[in-house]
Amino acid sequence: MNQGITRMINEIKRYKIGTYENFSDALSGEIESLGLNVALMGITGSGKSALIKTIFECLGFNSSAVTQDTAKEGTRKLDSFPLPGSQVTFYDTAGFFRLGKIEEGELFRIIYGLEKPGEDLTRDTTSAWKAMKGGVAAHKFEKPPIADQIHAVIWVMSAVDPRFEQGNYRENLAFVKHILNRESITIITVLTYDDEVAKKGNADDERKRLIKAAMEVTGSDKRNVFLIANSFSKPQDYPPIYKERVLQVVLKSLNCGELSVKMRQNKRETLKAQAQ
Ligand SMILES: Nc1nc2c(ncn2[C@@H]2O[C@H](COP(=O)(O)OP(=O)(O)OP(=O)(O)O)[C@@H](O)[C@H]2O)c(=O)[nH]1
Ligand SMILES: [Mg+2]
Repeated sequence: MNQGITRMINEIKRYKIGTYENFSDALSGEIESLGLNVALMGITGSGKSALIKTIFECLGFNSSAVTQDTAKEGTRKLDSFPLPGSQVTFYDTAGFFRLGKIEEGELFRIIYGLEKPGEDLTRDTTSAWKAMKGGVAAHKFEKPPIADQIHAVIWVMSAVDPRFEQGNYRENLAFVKHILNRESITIITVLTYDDEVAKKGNADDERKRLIKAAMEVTGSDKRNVFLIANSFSKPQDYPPIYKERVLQVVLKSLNCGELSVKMRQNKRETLKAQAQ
């Protein structure tokens, strides 16, 4: 196996919080109780659940452990998938993000860890959400500890679904970007279905165009956009180029997640100091 791939697999499988950042504003005991929480988001059918399965497979885990009973009908719950031996958990979200409509309360509940894995995603608004809409500053209401919140977001879009380039998708994403930006969460963008793009005569031009369009929609930097095909055949048949990208996506989310934790802790301590 390619050395770079082996190195990335080891780095992810042995991941411990604090590998990339020094948490100088952490409360005593806070880091010890922390694991990194990475959520996969995007519209129904974009390939979020398939990507979690692909990630586990790329790391050499048996992916049947991450196949849901509800796979055929799409994800209905918020499901959590801790990576064995590593301090990272992936959260598979239901398609709360629909074209032309976003379940704002749901997004908020997921990001702040108010939605617990295994529960059907509820669509009612919480008091915290109401307070925020009513203009109460986010730091003034009780949010769960930073440890329970989402720290990194992988935004998944199908490269063959032209809807992501349309206006209302962009408008909805602008709201998502606003919420994530406030918590210093960088969006990592994954375009799935490259196997379908590859079948097109002008595949390379189309790939360039898609990456550019994706950057415009999610606001991701070019180095945070990844074009992949999910894995559906035998793990050993999965092309190394996709494997490398999937592992890069995971490493990026660990890096970006730690940075988000650090910045939120810094913001919290700054606000505390100001209040004194
Ligand atoms: N050809 C191809 N099919 C894919 C790819 N990724 C996902 N699919 C298929 O697309 C369908 C939807 O994939 P899911 O992973 O269930 O989508 P999801 O984003 O989890 O959808 P919800 O749970 O409904 O939000 C499934 O039939 C997958 O097999 C890909 O990269 N290439
Ligand atoms: Mg799903």
